[in-house]
Amino acid sequence: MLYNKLQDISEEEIDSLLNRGGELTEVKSQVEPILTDIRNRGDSALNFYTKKFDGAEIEQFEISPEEIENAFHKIDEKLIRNLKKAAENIRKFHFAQLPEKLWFIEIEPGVELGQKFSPLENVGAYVPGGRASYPSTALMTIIPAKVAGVKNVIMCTPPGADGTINPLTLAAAKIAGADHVYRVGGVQAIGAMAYGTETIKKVDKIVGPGNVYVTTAKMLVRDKAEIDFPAGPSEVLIIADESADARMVASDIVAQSEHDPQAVSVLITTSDILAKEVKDEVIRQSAAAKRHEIIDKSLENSAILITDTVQSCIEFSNRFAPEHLEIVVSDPESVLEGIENAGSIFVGSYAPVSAGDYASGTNHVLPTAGYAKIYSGLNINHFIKYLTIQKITKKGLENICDPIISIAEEEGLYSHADAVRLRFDH
Ligand code: HSO
Ligand code: ZN
Repeated sequence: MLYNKLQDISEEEIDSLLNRGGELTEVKSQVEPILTDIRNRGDSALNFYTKKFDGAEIEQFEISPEEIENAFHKIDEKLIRNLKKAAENIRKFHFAQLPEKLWFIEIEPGVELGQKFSPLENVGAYVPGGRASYPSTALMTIIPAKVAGVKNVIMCTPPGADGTINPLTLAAAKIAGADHVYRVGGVQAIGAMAYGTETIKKVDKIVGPGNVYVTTAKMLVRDKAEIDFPAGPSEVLIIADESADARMVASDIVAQSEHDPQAVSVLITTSDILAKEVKDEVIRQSAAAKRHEIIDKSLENSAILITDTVQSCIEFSNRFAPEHLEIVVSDPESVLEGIENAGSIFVGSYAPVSAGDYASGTNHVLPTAGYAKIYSGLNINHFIKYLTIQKITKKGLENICDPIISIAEEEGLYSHADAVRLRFDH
């Protein structure tokens, strides 16, 4: 773990912290042929790659309602209650994001302009399996789509070698309101959702996280299906001052690190004492952690940086554009005001990233690798589109006829100008 004053770290070290997620182009040549094969051969290609990558022989890709129902019987009742509680908070927060269904303003007399929104019709949610089998991701991807009013929300998730899916993921899909669930993962799932196969209907948009192969596949199918954004190995950046509790800060670094050997955690602080305490705590907590092997690898990508001012913490954070940002300082509001790039922000000692990962209600599908500079985390807007409307009276058109006619004629589009003129000729 890098441990130093920000001003003393080398250009290379800065570069490796800021330029994350460079592997996407490296796997493109492996991903492309699989997509082409899915496009050409549909279900039989799906069978082939599911056997090859997941080791599973699948007779029926769609998981039946009975199988989903049975999943509930395999799960502890308390766990179901907790899943429902998390779902309720996610639903509430995303419901609050819904814009006004229809609105108008009068731009000038007789010219009324407005917008209405309408949901996408078909959305595919990708929920990773394997090491990162996250029922919580089923909630985070499906619930916002359903709240937005998407009619057909399908979920794809990879099967184990015996063809089964984690029952909790199935229960989460049902609680979230998925319309169809398929046991298919990886590049093949992305291809199936983007192009459609005999059993999987083509969708308009694919959302959800995945490994580099899945993310690369999402980037490559964009001519056929819109996607949310690239979401790679998870990250946290913590801005803290001497008021922060070192044990709590360290616990969030360790939690972040257990995701993936490539996960990245950064503490940037104005306090030498906190920096030292967090470093010692991270060592202590990671040694005792169940996934310490993953954590140890991930900590190699991580850093504790010391600065002289909170302002330089803010500037570094904006350059880093973290997926998750924790603000643990005595005056969080002033830091919050300076933050421009971050996927999801957690304010105060009692807002760990874990809260947003599972149950507070915010979404955990967030842009990583600096993409928070240009993308927002998953939200209602990913599932709707806006239609503009204009209602213009004769008087209203008269009010804007000069700019229309003169600009149209200047562009050489005389018929555009005539279409307006004609309405006043009689
Ligand atoms: N931190 C991950 C989401 C997650 N954490 C799922 C636990 N389960 C990316 O935001
Ligand atoms: Zn997490």
